[in-house]
Amino acid sequence: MFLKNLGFLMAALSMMFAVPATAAVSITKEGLSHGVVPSGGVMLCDGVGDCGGKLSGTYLNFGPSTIPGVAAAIPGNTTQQIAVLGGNTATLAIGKWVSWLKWDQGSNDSYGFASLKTSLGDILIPGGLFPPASGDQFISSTNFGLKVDFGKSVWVESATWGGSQNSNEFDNVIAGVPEPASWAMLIVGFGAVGTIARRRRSGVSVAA
Ligand SMILES: [Ca+2]
Ligand SMILES: [Ca+2]
Repeated sequence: MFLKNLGFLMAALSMMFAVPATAAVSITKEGLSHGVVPSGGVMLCDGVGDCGGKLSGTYLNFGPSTIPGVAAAIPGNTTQQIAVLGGNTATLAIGKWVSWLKWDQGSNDSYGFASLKTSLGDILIPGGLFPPASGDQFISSTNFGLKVDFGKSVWVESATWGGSQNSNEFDNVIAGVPEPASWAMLIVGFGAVGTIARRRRSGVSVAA
């Protein structure tokens, strides 16, 4: 009986969490945040050092000045930033349920990329997704806020930046974390599953 109910509970939970890989994830351009954290957001990496031990791989802390040919400062950014040089990658450990993730992207190139490890699977974001992807250091069409909106809470294990040539610059990685109301809904959901399981159980015993 216990195992039967457990199986039902697991099935119910998997229905709550299983989402097709094609679920609506929107990846859009917005303005640079310059580190201003919106309501419901938490700063994950402000470009300083190794972002509190979370950023691994091969990268360069630089800024606010541009290093010609190596690392282009994001326009208007007066702080330390990250540049990932050609052939290297930098990975930010996240390990959180998040509803959206965004960062300030500098000099976007067609040969640069970001990739996310999530409970929806790996999500690759090629620089070419956002034309002109020309690597221009100054214009807003290549220096922007890149937002990944999952449309729901998703487990994000890590984010990686890289590119085959110099350089992929980023700063101000911010995550939208589920608000207390969302957690309350989740708990209510668990409660409903428990109630259904109990009703099933009592129905079975009456029938027996
Ligand atoms: Ca910074
Ligand atoms: Ca670039």
